[in-house]
Amino acid sequence: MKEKAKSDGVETVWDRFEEQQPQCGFGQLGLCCRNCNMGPCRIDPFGEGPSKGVCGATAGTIVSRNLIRMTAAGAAAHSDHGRETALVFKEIVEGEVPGYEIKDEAKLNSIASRLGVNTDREIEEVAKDVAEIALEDFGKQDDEVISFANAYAPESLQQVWQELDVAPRNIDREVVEIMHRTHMGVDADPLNLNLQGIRAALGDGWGGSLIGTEFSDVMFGTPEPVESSANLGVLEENKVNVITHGHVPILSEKIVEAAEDEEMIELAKSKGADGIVVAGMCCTGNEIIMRHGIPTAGNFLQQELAITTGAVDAMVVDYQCIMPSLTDVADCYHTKVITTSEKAKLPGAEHIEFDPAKADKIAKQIIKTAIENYPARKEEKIGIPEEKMDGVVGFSVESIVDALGGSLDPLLEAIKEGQIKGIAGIVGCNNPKVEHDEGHVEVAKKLIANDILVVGTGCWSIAAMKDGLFKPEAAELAGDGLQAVCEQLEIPPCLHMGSCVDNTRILVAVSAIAEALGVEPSQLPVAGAAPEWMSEKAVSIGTYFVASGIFTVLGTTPPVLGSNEVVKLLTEDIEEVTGGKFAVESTPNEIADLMLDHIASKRKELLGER
Ligand code: XCC
Ligand code: SF4
Repeated sequence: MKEKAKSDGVETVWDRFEEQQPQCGFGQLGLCCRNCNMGPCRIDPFGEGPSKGVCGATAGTIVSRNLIRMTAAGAAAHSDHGRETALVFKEIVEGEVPGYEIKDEAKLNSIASRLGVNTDREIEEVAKDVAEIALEDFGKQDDEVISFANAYAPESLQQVWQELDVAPRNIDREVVEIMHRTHMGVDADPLNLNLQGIRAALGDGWGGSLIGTEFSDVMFGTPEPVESSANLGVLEENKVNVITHGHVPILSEKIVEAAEDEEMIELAKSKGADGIVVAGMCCTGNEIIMRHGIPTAGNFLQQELAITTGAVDAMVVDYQCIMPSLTDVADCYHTKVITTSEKAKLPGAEHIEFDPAKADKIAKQIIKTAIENYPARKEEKIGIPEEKMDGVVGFSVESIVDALGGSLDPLLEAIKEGQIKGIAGIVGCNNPKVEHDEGHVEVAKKLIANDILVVGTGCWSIAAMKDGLFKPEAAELAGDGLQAVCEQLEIPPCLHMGSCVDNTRILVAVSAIAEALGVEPSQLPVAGAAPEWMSEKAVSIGTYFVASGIFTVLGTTPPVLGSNEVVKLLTEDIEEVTGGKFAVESTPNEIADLMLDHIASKRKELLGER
């Protein structure tokens, strides 16, 4: 597809990445500060030029401020998505959004019980209280930990957070406080700054993102194993192709429904098409593949290439990870790029603003726009690659427990017996700094070969699926122990747990395992990796995992190397307090080795030599 892009005269992310070389060294090290207009200031990493900014800020201060501003943006993105979900949920109860319903009452009741809400009532009453508690977590002004973190995080973790004074008090407030502290002349202490970064990240993982996942399950159903397929080959030449790209299922769910509407299918046929294909992309794709088996066209680095097929009649986007270049690419073809959120508009795109109160009507309008664009295709530019891969997705914590026969015990047994040596979470983006998907796939393969059960989310899962790792037969690539477990349970060795907000499913799973064994999460033979991460959301995710006791390996270097103090804090010192820490390795082999070493040493401590 890169070749096709070139011959069609389309510029892609890889071309622009080349043009950016060499990238700014100060930026890479985190040593540039633009936080006030006495600057911009930069610190000389070689110790020959300035060692302080105009205000006197040191490398440690500047690197820390920059890093936690990334965390703030990431936590804000996830949590704003969580808020939108909670608001629509509240409107269901108030009868303002007829297109949505409480689909999974069992899930709602389980959330309610965790929160201490009385479930012995009409479901609407329960829902009302749960919605209120969630929204309060975004706005309460006391200093107590937010209710969701309190309800979901293991007691031992919460104690650590209390001792460090990093328990999140209010999802929004922690983000605002980062912006305050990093303003010129406020917090200059690297440790203190990073602690606030941790607090905001915890407010994301155990707050905003968690609310996003839980309420999406209630409204759209908790995922269960379902077969589907992924890669650009899911697009069909003779059908109207609609790609839904972005993150919030509130819209993509409705797009899926509208495309199944008889009236829409008839309209498509009247334009000469055989039907309508909806395919996902990035995390909103993960949401609909997990719940409905809607195929996924690709992950982050494939968004431009999808349009390059010449067969995408509309690319519908909500927010996050949408490249502004999409409209430029679309200009070379007939594709309509349709923005839907007031928060995310693109010059050159058509804007059809989504409103949950008129969800069905707007979703149909979007599908209709795609259908009407079908006859505008440029025949000579159509070229859909054949590649697509099948697999099984839909592994929520609930469905994993089901697959295990109703409790976690068989999994715990397999870990104790050594059939499964440990569990690894692989998450995150694509990044043109890494060969597309190579980090994701190679790390996963090496881990399963060593009897590590792999779970993951985000663009990792799309990479894994395209490579066949979600096929039950992929168990053949696993070590003997893991292979036997997979065959017995009829599951693949790599499990798709959802979108990026769904990393909270991994937090919940790890917590449940730790609690079942009576240990802290940091004592488990568990490790995480983000081999190709790029987004600020990934910084927040990595931080909340580390603050929850998980060893996390990054495959691209975050902009922190300008301060030894900050590097030491994140890769060494933090382990003494949270039990988790960061590491950075560039090759998949080394990433996997670090994870394997960590898991082996945790096994030894927890279970003795096995
Ligand atoms: Fe975006 Fe979630 Fe990253 Fe993929 S993995 S590039 S954030 S879509 Ni979250
Ligand atoms: Fe320079 Fe300090 Fe202003 Fe940053 S805050 S731009 S280091 S003077």
